[in-house]
Amino acid sequence: MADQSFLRWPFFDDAHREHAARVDAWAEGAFGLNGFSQHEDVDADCRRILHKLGEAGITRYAVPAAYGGALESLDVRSLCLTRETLARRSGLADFVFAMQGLGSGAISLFGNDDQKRRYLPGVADGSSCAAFALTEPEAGSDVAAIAMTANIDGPDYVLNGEKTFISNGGIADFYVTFVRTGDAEGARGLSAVIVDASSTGLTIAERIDTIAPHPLARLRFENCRISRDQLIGQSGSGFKIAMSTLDVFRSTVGAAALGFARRALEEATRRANNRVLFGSALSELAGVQTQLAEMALDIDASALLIYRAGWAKDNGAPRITREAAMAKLYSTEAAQKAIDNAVQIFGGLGVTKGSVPEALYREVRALRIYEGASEVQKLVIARQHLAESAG
Ligand code: COS
Repeated sequence: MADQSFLRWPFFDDAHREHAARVDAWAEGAFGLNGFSQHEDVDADCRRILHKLGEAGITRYAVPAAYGGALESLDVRSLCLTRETLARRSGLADFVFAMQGLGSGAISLFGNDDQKRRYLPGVADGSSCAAFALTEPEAGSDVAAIAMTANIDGPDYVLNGEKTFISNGGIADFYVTFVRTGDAEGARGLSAVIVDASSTGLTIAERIDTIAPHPLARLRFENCRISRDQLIGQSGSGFKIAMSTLDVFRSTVGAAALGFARRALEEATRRANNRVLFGSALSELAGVQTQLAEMALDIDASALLIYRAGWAKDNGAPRITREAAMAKLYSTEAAQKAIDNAVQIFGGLGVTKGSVPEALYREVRALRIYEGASEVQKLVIARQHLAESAG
């Protein structure tokens, strides 16, 4: 059992504590200690997990109550608690839940009533699979460089371009897609549109295989025609929609890393207590104690940053760009270090295919890259700091 004392922190209310316990009990029943096993068919496994998360009511936390969700509005602390709890048991379950939130987040935050009615209930009950299509072959960290176009033709937009590294690519039912709509340069010319997976002209150009496999693809849009009703918010507001959505979900990436780190510490502690070396338990060696201490400290520091960001957003902070960037940056870097320590404590077993430390080692790596690489988070924090100190 992972340390649960953080749930007594003042960032949470009783509903959060009950939610965390419910998700934990569900995840224990669904995965036990075997949720990091190899996946023969990730698409099928993701669909199966999505169905189960829907049945359990967990995906309801990814959308607001008026459209089938659990709480009145997106609650960052609940999103983070869900991700950290699922990530401790199964990287794929965390991924599936996360994508329901990120993929539909722009609709929850900026969509009109009709769009919310059409897309969100399916996300909430797990019958519809969501995706967030922002990255392009030439635009990942630099969002303002997006080149994919959406040109008006009568009542439609005609889309042309490519998106890459799109999670749920190939299994999603719809893609919230960021496109260039206007003549305005850079960030001001972008818009967000919803593209149904069945749209003519949208194809999966390539599936991408990564070290911790999940559905990931390059999408091609060739004269793909969608109704202008699919525009989210105002034309030209796509950059701000993307950034505001990421402000909500970046802390949750930190939370997933935190879940992986907690599991690494549990595994490493068990191993250190049970493994005898030079006549005594590994846990009695000063070097190992230092490693465990660093892991425990980093876990608490990550949790403080994550739930500070969530608490601030849920309590009405107008913008938590700095807090969310700090939470993601610190927690993902710290989790990588903690998992590396766990691998070291396990020795050869830690790099053996199929062991939990080995799976965690692969799972955590992408978190330092997606939704803004660590280097971008530093840029974001520094810019906010400089702007605030100038004002
Ligand atoms: N919330 C609301 N508005 C925001 C914002 C946020 N978090 N961040 C920026 N904006 C606004 C700015 O205030 C500015 O508005 P005005 O034009 O009205 O002044 C506008 O958006 C442009 O901002 P900025 O000049 O900072 O844009 P840049 O192109 O320089 O942004 C960064 C650079 C690095 C911050 C941005 O591109 C980024 O976050 N990149 C990472 C993206 C990412 O996570 N990619 C992974 C893909 S998703 S898996």
